[in-house]
Amino acid sequence: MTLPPGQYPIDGFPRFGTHLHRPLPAVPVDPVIEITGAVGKSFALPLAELATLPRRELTAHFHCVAGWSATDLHWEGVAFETFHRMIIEPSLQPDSSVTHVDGYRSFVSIEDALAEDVLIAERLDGRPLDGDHGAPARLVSPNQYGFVSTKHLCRIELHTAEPSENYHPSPIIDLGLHLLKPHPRARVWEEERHRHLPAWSVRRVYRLLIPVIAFLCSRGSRPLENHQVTGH
Ligand SMILES: Nc1nc2c(c(=O)[nH]1)N[C@H]1C(S)=C(S)[C@@H](COP(=O)(O)O)O[C@H]1N2
Ligand SMILES: [Mo]
Repeated sequence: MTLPPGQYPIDGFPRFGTHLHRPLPAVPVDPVIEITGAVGKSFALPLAELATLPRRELTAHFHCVAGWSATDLHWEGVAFETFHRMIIEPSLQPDSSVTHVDGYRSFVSIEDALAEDVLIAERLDGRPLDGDHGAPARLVSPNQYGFVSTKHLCRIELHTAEPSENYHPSPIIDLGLHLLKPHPRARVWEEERHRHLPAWSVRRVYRLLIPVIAFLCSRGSRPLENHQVTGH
């Protein structure tokens, strides 16, 4: 199996991210995706309406910037391109760049977001997405590092220019944040891990951190009962 540079395959698919030990966010009874920003008027699309759009299935590997790759995941949902064309575009002031959120945010250029393999996914490996992997719906962009694939997608914010970021009042922390800024395109085959740091400089450190992060994330994971087949 050929993986992008600096990636190695793992068994399974860990819950992984900045949520660490935080418990899974509750799924609202009637979940929506809010569309805001460079639209005439913000609006909320009930997630149930995704089911009425043309469906897209995709089998792909998933690459985290820390270096692990989960292989052959089967996603089902709606292509972001379809969603954009049928839902966003009709209500748009022209010319935008996209995305994000849930206390977690990532920015994606419209060019990358409209790639044919970018999905708003609701199902993984034949089942509805579980909380660990972003219920009720998440973005999936297999050719970009995992941080672009926002889980628990609840808002898409459209911009007409790259959003600027806030600065931290402490110069040391600010420098750290600056160095660790994700790459704006984050393409895995180009190894675009960070905007300012060369990819080789982070590979080894990240690899050491993976078990720690995976362990912390698993502590906020879905309760064991959900995995068990009860039988008595
Ligand atoms: N809402 C949210 N989405 C997120 C994250 C997160 O912490 N919160 N982590 C990102 C990162 S860094 C990765 S690698 C993938 C991990 O997806 P998984 O937890 O389904 O394996 O989700 C991405 N999307
Ligand atoms: Mo990641």
